This record gives sequence, structure tokens and C-alpha cells, in this order.
Amino acid sequence: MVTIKIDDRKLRVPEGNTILQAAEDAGIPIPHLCYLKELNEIAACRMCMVEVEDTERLVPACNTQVVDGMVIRTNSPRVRQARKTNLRLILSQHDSNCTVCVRSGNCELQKLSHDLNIHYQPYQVQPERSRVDLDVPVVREASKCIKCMRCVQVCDKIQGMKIWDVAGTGGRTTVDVSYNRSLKYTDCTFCGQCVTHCPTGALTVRDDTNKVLRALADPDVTTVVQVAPAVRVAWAESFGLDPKTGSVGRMVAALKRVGFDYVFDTNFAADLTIMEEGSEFLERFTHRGKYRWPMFTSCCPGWVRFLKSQYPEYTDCLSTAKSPQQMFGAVAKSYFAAQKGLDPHKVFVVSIMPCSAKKAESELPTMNDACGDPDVDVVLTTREMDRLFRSDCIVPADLGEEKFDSPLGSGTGAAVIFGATGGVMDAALRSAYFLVTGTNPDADAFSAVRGGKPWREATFTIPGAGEVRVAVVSGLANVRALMDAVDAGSVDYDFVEVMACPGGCAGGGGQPIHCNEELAASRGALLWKMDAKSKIRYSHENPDIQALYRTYLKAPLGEKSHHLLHTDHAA
Ligand code: HC0
Ligand code: SF4
Repeated sequence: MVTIKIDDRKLRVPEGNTILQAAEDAGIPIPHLCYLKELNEIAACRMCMVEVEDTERLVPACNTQVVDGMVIRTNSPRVRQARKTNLRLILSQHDSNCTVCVRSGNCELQKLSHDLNIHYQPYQVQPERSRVDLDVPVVREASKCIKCMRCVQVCDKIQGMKIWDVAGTGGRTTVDVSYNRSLKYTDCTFCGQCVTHCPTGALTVRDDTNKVLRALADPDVTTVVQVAPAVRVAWAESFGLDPKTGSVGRMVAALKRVGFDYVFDTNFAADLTIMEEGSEFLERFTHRGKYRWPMFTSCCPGWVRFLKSQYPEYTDCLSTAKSPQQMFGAVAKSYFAAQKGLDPHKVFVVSIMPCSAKKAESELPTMNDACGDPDVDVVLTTREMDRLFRSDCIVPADLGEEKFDSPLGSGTGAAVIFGATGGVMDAALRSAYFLVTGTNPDADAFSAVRGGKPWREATFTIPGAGEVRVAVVSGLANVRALMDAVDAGSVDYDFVEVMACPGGCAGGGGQPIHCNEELAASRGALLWKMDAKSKIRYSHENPDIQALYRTYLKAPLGEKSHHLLHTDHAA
């Protein structure tokens, strides 16, 4: 431990800590822009400058270590002036057209300019010109980039991908797609983690709300919306509502106010996925010699893109089951349309997802099995849904609670946990156990796959089938480590759940953005709570799923299921 003084407060702090860490631990705020704890401590923005007495030096707090006897001023005249000058220099290369920026009101640069009382800008140079590509879900506007390098670090260290890199030199130094490529020609998984870690509007997810508004205004079109599991525990954050007020029922009510004809639940399709994927696992498990191992879940499109580009020789190991989002679209434009006597070409399916990669998934040429049109017409992120509510002047807190519509609006506890890491595996094992034994396991029998380390493993015994070795992993850098271990033969699994985003979809790239806060675990905990409180906790007990099989699909892995609910990932 060393003894230091910050703003006249004497502190004992661990040796090796940075000044910023010491100040934060003591509740002394120091502004910063580029800093991400343990990820980006490179002092690029120079906002955290502080003065060290007796040295006559200003130093960046985020990467200067404390020294015994150090006396630090966080708000001296020199510090104030340096921060203002540095911020003005950043602003001189930034498109500050805040009124038409999607991050207005939630921009770290805007907030800091406001907090530092910057109301005029003496240095004005042209911001870098933007080349905006709307073919892909992740959009970069160069004119808003402040070269903080957060996206570079998150993509490299958390997602193991190196899609972003530093480009140019001197005053023209910037961040761009590595090797001067266009994003669509890279292996980007479109997970959107760079977007949720960007402090400004330089990285965003393509806004598709106008496509939805056009469909809502067309009297010939029946609009159907599905809401993903993880959306329900995050959508209300941007309205400042606690989870109780920002409930599922209020979200449904708000979607009805927007004008959707049917408000359905992706949880229904998650239960359906379990029926198909659980059956597929048992088919593979009982005919081991016919298949390459392990079997991987296929519901995360970020992961599927990752596998196909980084480890293409394992593509056969992906479950052929489509993701719940895509199963939902296929069922809505076949079973549901037929039930209601609707022309499937006039049914418009919208997904609300916590995810940017889901936009790319819905646009795959293979995802059009119900009637030849895309099974899902438009994917909106949680943030886009919130913007729809705002632009329609909907105040969710003032609404009563409403229920999802029937018959694609029911979901079990096993479905809602899809949005948290480990949830797909837990749900699949509950039903696989039932399919083999004819009896339900304890709903918490597989809790070893929940939470905790980002890569975890467990072995369970299913009577009549034997030992099943499973693993759960999230965050693509961890996924790469697991794949390398699988490839080297140092681990041996039967079934692996993979989610691209750390913590699973709860921490997805389409979720509300909070500066310097990682909320995947707390949102995930809410999903696990919803499961624990559910009346039905097994996908195979969802009565609407049972009716779907009885009246339409007949059996998991049957002919209709094969056509509507499965895909060839190599196509
Ligand atoms: Fe997910 Fe899903 S759990 S990937 O994160 O499997 O996006 O929430 O909708 O499709 O259900 C995302 C979330 C989903 C799908 C489901 C799966
Ligand atoms: Fe999308 Fe979820 Fe995969 Fe992230 S983990 S890319 S949010 S599906």
C-alpha cells in the first residue's frame, strides 16, 4: 500500500493502482472518454489529466500509477484549462450536429462538453468525410469518430476479431476497418459490441424503423411482431423505469399502441427450437458414428458467422435447427397465416431483438422457407423499438399491462432463459431428459451451466442415454480458445452452447447503451428469475407448441419441420 493525497484527502491505496482507480475507489470523479477498465487504458483522449504537485506535470490519471507521497489535484486551474483545450481539439474533428445524431442524449462526448461548460469552439477544421454503407447492420460514420480506440480494443480483446484498426498517420490518424476494407468484405460477425462500447455516434446499428412504419401504414398488410427473450429485461432502461414498472406487459401494450396487428413472443419459437434441437441432439447422440462432434447450438448468428469464417471445417457440427427468430417467421407465414386465412405474402413479420447480427441473419437467402419471401421482413433492435415508442409519444409508465396475442405468444421458463448465457443448454437438457426417459428432470437439475465463468463445462447423466458432456461459452475471444482446444483434442464435448456476446443476448449489441457499465449479468439474472417464477418450465409442456405439432408439424424432425425449421448452414 502507498499513501497519497487527492484534493487534500489522504488515502491509502494499493501499490500499482492508477490514479484514476484510486480516485474512483475513493468516490472522487475524474472525467474520461476513451477509458475502458482493463481494456483501454491508453490515455488517448487526455480528458483525465490531473496535476501532480512538485513535479509541475499534468499526467493522465488512467495510466499513471500512484507513487508513495504523491499529491494530486483533480481540479486545479491548469487541469481545467488542459481538459477544455483537449476537448476542443477533439471537437474540432468531430461532426457535432447533435440534433440529428442517434446518440444525442446518450453520448459521452456531448455530456462531457456540457459538463465542462464548452459553449464555443475556437478551432474548426473539417471533420473526416463519411462513407456510410447501409448494406450491413453495423454502420460507421467517420465524421463522428474521436479516435478513442475502444472499438479496436473490444473487437480485438473481447471478441478476438481485429476488424477495426488504426489508419493514417499524424493529424490524419483515424480508426477504420482493418486493411482498408469495406465492412461487408470482412469476417465481422455484426455482434455490435463495438457499437455498445462507442462513446459517440460513430458506430451505430442501421436504423430500419421506417420500413416498419411503412408496413404499419399499409391497410393491405397484416403486421406481426415478435419480441426476443432478452429485450424484455432491458427495453425499459432507456425510459428510466425499474424492472417492475418496465414490465413485459407494458412493453406489449406499447407495441399495440404502435399499431401492430399481432404482438407475439419469440419465447414461443424458443420452445419450438428446443423440440427440434433437443430431438436432433438425441438423434446424433444415439447414432454417434454418423456425425462429427461436438454438436453446436446455432441460434446466435454472430457465432454462426464466426464459425463459418474462422473454423469452416466445423460447419457440419452446427445444429441444423434455425434460430427461434427464424423459426418464428417461418411459422408465422405458414401455420399462423393459414389459420387466419391470410395471404402469407401480405403478412409482414417484424422482430425486436437485442442483437445487430439478427438483421443479417434475416437477410440470408436461405431464410425464406414459408412462402418464398423472407420469413422475417425487418429486424429492429431494442434501441429501435424504444425509439418507435418515443416517436409515437408513448409513455410506457402510463400504460396498463397487456398480454401477448395467441397462438404464437406463449413461452415457458425454459424459453425465456435463452437470453442469458447457459439458458439454451439448460432448456435443451430439460427436454432431452424428458424425451429419453418420459419423465421430467428437476427444472434446476442442470444449473451448473448457468452464470459464472465465461467458458464452463459440466457432465450430466441422462438415464437410458448415458453421460452427456456439455460446455457453455460466450464472448468470441473465449469461443476461439474453446474452438482451438476442441481442434487440438484437449477437450471433448457432446453439446456446446455458444453465444457471441459476453453474457449472451442480454448483453447484445442492440441493447440500450450505458457508459462504462456491463449489464449482461444483471439482465440475465432477471431472466433466470422469470424462469423460476414460470408456471411451466419445460418447452415440451407448452400447450401451444403441443397443438402446433398435433395439428400441423406432426413430429419434431418430421417433413414439415425439416422444410420450415431447419437449414443447411453450408448453403
Ligand atoms: Fe437471442 Fe434467441 S436468445 S439468439 O440472444 O436462441 O437476439 O434474446 O431472440 O433467435 O429465443 C437474440 C435473445 C433471441 C433467437 C431466442 C435464441
Ligand atoms: Fe446476437 Fe445474442 Fe449472438 Fe449477441 S449473443 S450476436 S445478441 S444472438
